[in-house]
Amino acid sequence: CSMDIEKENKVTEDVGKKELLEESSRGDGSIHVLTLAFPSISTADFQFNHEKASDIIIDSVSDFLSKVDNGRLVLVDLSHKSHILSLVRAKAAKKNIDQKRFLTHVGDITQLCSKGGLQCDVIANAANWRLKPGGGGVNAAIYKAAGEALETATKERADTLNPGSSVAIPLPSTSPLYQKEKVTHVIHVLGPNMNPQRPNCLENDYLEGCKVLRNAYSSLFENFASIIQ
Ligand code: AR6
Repeated sequence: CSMDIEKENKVTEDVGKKELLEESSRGDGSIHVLTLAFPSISTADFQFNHEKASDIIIDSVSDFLSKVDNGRLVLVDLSHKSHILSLVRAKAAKKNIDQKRFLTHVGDITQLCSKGGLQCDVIANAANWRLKPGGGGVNAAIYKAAGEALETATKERADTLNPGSSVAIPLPSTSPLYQKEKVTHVIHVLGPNMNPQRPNCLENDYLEGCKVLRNAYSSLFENFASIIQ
């Protein structure tokens, strides 16, 4: 699926040696930066405030970029009208975040390579505490696209997840998500829940909620860093 975005990354004479070391070379001379695609955790079904969530995304991304010198992060949402994407874009521009290492992308996280031309090696899932398929949103989409292989591999690693934590699952090569989209790992993340209809609702306690969301992103990015290092 090496389409436009990958072409941007062609090796040229001006690419510094350091940069070359950070990226894996491809047979056709283009380079690929190991990439994590992630949805905005907790901001749809879990009803977390978008202003607060976008601040936390920006802080967490900046922190990752300053600590880890390889890898690329992509925040994904389904619609061009996404409120969270526009908030994050504006704040990233204001903070001069490196546009080569942090992008926003509109598309389905389960079809980034085949439909979006964007190869993402690792994708994050906004999971539920039981790590179960279904329930709507990005969780249902990822489990559906990955097939039973993801359910089995998840069960081998963990039974449940605490809010603010994540677990990385190597995706078996039999999974359609591996074969069609070149996804090698799914990282399940559990964010804070502000929806009274869902388990462990924080009842508008944003002091706790923000702490949990920060922990969720740092756990996610630490897991991604361990995969690529
Ligand atoms: N591709 C990209 N982004 C998506 C997709 C997709 N296929 N589907 C949704 N989004 P949500 P939460 C965006 O509700 O708020 C589940 O039932 C969506 O627009 O999936 O953390 C779980 O089982 C939003 O920006 O996650 C949990 O119980 C973001 O993904 C609960 O929902 C997160 O929306 C988790 O709720």
